[in-house]
Amino acid sequence: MEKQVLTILLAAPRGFCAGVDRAIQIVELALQKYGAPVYVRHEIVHNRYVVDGLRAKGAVFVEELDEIPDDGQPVVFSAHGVPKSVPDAARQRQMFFIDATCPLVSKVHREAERHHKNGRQIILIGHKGHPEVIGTMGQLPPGAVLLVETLEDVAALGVDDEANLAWCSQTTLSVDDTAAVVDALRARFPEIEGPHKEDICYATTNRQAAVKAIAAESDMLLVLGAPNSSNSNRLAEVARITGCPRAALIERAADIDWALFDGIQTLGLTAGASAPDILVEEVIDSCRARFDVRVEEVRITEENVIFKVPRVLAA
Ligand code: 0CJ
Ligand code: F3S
Repeated sequence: MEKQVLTILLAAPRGFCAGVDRAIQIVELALQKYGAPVYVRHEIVHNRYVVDGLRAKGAVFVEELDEIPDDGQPVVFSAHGVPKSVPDAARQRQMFFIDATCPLVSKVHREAERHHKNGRQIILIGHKGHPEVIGTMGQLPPGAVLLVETLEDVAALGVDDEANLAWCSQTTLSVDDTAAVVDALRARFPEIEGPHKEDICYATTNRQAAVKAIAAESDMLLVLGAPNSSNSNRLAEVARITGCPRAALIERAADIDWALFDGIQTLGLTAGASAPDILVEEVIDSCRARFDVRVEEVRITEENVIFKVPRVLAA
């Protein structure tokens, strides 16, 4: 029987960003240089395939430093960043730590510190409980940073002094939702300071724009990414809002419900910043086994950002 034609619209840019690439490289280089075990506090990036791969090479993942013995082996902090209390505790225990926080997250940390030094209370736009939000709030004493997620939160906000406020954001939010929250903050607090552009990173911005470029033409859209990955969840959301109601997040090809492909002629495909390209290839190969696949990449921009690894690991 002849296979049905399936056009795959591949969003570009998609997949690994410079911060994820650097964070994974840091764990790999630490393993090469210091041998196993290399401890990693929190998933280095939110992807099971990446984490399992590094674990197989000798990385040991923990959630907190107190799970690590005093064996002199290095501990790497994940790409999402950590509250100040974490390096403080590591120093106290004379642990050897290597920070894999994305430089674009560290930039937000420094921004928050600067506003605090200038006497401003900070309003952070972000998702409660996310490690990046915990890390950014933890740069400053309790009460210095207030968290808002929604327009309702902005309306309900109680601040110390309306004339001394600044906002900053998580790096992996929806560009459009965040713009609406910033507008609401500016309307309520006209004197609020904020970043020149925004804190949402280039990778998040580009991946969302690339999804928008294919969503309306896609009968269904799949995003490779983990359920706990903020930037990946936003991609599925953006697809749904901008023209493809049938958008879903999947971790791997094995998660695909092929019954849903009935009547699908065009499949949109992308990957979050923490999902390796091999998982995109795996989905395309699984489609090839069932359909006559034509792949069309839709690229909205080129990316050429590279972040250097910390000096202690540089060759
Ligand atoms: O927070 C970050 C610096 C992004 C890291 C890469 O993505 P992921 O999925 O590990 O993290 P998010 O949940 O923040 O998107
Ligand atoms: Fe950094 Fe953005 Fe990636 S903050 S880790 S470049 S998703």
